[in-house]
Amino acid sequence: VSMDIEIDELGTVVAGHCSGPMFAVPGGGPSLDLLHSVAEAGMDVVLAHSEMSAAVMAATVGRLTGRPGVVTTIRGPGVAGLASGLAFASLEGDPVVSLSELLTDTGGTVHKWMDHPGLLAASVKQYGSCSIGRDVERAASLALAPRRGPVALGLSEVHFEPFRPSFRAADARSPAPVASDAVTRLRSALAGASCPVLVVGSGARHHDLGAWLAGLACPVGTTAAAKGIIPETSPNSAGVMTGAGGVAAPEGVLLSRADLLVRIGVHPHELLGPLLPASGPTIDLDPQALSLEVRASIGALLDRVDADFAALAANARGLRARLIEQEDFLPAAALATVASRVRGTPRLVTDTGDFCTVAEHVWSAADESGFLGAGSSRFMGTGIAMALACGLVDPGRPTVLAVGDGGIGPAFGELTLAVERRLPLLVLHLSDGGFASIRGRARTRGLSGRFTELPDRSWWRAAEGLGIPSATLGGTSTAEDLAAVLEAWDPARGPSFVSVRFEMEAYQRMTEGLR
Ligand SMILES: Cc1ncc(C[n+]2csc(CCOP(=O)(O)OP(=O)(O)O)c2C)c(N)n1
Ligand SMILES: [Mg+2]
Repeated sequence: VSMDIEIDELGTVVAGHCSGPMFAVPGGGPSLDLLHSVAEAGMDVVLAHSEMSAAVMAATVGRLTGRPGVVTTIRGPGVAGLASGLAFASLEGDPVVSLSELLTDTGGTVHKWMDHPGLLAASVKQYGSCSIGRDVERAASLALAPRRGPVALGLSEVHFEPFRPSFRAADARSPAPVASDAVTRLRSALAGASCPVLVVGSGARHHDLGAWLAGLACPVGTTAAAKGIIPETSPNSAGVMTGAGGVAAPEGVLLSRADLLVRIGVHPHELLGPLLPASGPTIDLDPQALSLEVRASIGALLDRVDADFAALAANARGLRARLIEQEDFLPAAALATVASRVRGTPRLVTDTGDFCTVAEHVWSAADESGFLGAGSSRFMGTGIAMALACGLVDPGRPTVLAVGDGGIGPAFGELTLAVERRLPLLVLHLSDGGFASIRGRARTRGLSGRFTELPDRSWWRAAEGLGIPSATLGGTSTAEDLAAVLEAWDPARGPSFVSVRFEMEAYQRMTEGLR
């Protein structure tokens, strides 16, 4: 079938340049040969139920390991499904290499033919042909080049000119804009500022900045996508800032008094709205520019920061405590129970919804491996695939997935992987009976709740059917019941599922002042 594709060589190079496992929904052509060859080269292979989940898992592996994740599919509909997962990778800035089949039969069939560049134009950095190992090497290094993202390959005997989609500056694939004299400007701005705030973005991942950031005198926040890059236990950790935070959110408290905002590795796609100081400049820095020398000089200049202002960073911990101690049992209290009752050091993964806004402020991430979400794309329905990938990369670390009524459905079938691989995954289904984040908008716009309420779907029964020990909780004894479920869960023995039903109106109010 694939006489002129150097399949053995491809397997070796994929194993050498990408992080496993390889995720696949294979066909009968070169994608199948590739799986065999990759496995032969020692890389694990995971079959997914959908190309989108396969790509989201590969993207998450790429984010966690710092090397591209990898996925293989058939042509046409395979690439169409892949495109949505690569859109996730593109919006999140996660490195991925995909290898898809093309027409292998020159005998005239156009069965399943689709225009792959047309399907992929909005998501990938490049689409090119792949027949030898060198093609994979090039794709892997392009995926890692700033801004990280997906590169797609077609398994082809015939070499063709790569398709490089043109994209505008605002595109998620473009690197974050940084002025060439940013460090010089920063030095002079710092000399005149007494209330500076640093905000770290996803571009700072894998730069090992945590200890330096924690040692600075000024408040340091992160975007949601960069949560944990500064240890959130550090006294100067100022919480998560999204550009859409309300008066009670860390940015509402700090930026309203700041006279300088320094952003490190913040990509415009990470922000839900403008993130600006009350006065003074905003200076964007490239994490690559932070040599040890530059870090030392910035650190020395920051020693002049106003002490009362610096102390405002503690508001992040005050907010966490207030959310957890609310009278009603809500996702904040559930997450605090997770943090205290799950054995080991769990990583929290969140899907998208109001529970996620709360989780970003409540969860304390000791480092960048402590929290993972769709912080840039806010792509509902990607949580299950992200959490599964965390379990595959770190089988010794418990992963807890917080997911709502919206995100639980799209990739539910992928949970079979957690069962079959005995992944240390707890699915915490946080339900208010509908789309709280959309309901809030509907109400402010005077619309009824008609398209934001969902009937009870008993997902826990479906989980039970997949072989996952499951529980459903609600009502007054929920807090203790949840603690009991969490304590009974032994991550080493495989997944567990718990649905928690909250009172809708209290749930609806929990993000007041935060968004
Ligand atoms: C792919 C995608 N489709 C739609 C949306 C819009 N959206 C954002 S949150 C949400 C509903 C979330 O509901 P749920 O998961 O129950 O969380 P809740 O807001 O109730 O906490 C939707 C539909 C999205 N973010 N992503
Ligand atoms: Mg909901």
